[in-house]
Amino acid sequence: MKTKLLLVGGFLGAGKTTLLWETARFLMKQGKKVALITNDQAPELVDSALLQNEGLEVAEVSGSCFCCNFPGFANAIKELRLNAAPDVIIAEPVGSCADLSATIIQPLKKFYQADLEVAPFTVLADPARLTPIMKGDNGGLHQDAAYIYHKQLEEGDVILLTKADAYSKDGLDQLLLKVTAEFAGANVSKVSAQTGEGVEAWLEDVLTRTDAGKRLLDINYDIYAHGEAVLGWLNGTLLVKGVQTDWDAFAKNLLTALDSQFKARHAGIGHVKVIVENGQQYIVGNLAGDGKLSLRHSAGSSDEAKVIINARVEMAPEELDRVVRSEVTAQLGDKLTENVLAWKYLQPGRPNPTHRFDVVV
Ligand SMILES: Nc1nc2c(ncn2[C@@H]2O[C@H](COP(=O)(O)OP(=O)(O)OP(=O)(O)O)[C@@H](O)[C@H]2O)c(=O)[nH]1
Ligand SMILES: [Mg+2]
Repeated sequence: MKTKLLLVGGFLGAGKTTLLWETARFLMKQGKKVALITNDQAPELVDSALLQNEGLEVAEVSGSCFCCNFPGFANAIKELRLNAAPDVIIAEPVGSCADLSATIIQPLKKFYQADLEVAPFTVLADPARLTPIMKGDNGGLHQDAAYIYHKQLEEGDVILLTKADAYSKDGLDQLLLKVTAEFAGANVSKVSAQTGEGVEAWLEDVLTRTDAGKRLLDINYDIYAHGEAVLGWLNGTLLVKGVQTDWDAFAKNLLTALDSQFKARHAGIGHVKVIVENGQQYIVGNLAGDGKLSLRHSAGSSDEAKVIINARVEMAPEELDRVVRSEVTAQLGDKLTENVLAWKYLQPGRPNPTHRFDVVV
């Protein structure tokens, strides 16, 4: 039996993981088996921890993006098919990745047609970032990172404006018209993972169509590489101990303090995520590009918790490391102790895809 493969891209913080979780829930309610694949330049992912906490089958491709490690991605698909026999696999590429039609969708169609049915490529866009970008501004990003944002939209078979619950209907409808006119050929609509608006209609569309990857980008890899390289990347995991610590306050204070530090340095925020896991309970916190802080769930209070931090911010990775370390130390104070389980900071390297097709399969 063929597995449906649904690739959902879009810039850092666009709402990919949240929508994928809602999608998985929706499909599982219909009796479908669903598995997910997450992706990052380094291991220790908030997204994987979050989805696993929700009881989903998750494979992770880390250390490289899907396009630069196509065998790793193909292997993750193979393992999931063997172990979980899913009807649908949903994959989330790294939010700073582009050119996925040429480097992922076409090779999948060519080499895995016996196993997979690839759905139209969906690209998500958060109206808060998209609105200034549509006006020719950089949406708080370096111009080369904004170039990636634009290229991502250019290759979507489907473009979804996310977080519809958070914006006015009129404003969104105007934005939708603009995006539809500029990215002709893409189906553009709006969704909210929070309220479920638009999710069923989008799924109905992408799970029944098979015209995946209709467009190939004309993309300048020098600008693309620089747009990724301006983002410092940090993934860290800590075991934090302290008597009856309020973990929700810990997560909130850490993200608030980080936001002030990044603002003071005029460093554009890609996305900063923190998950604090305390046994069966967890809190997840996100710092968006516009500095908006969101906290979901609760980790309650206890003597020990695992803390995973993923930060993508426009600053040198060494400086990002210094800032995050010093704010973690400040939050620990003299009442908490830490044990560093993993800590990695890096500047993404030049994208060097395993495959790059110059014709649509
Ligand atoms: N109001 C609202 N917020 C949302 C919605 N979907 C996602 N968010 C918020 O947007 C932020 C980013 O969401 P994620 O799903 O982590 O975004 P992502 O695209 O997976 O981010 P990266 O993996 O870092 O690229 C979080 O604070 C979410 O709570 C939505 O439908 N409505
Ligand atoms: Mg994500």
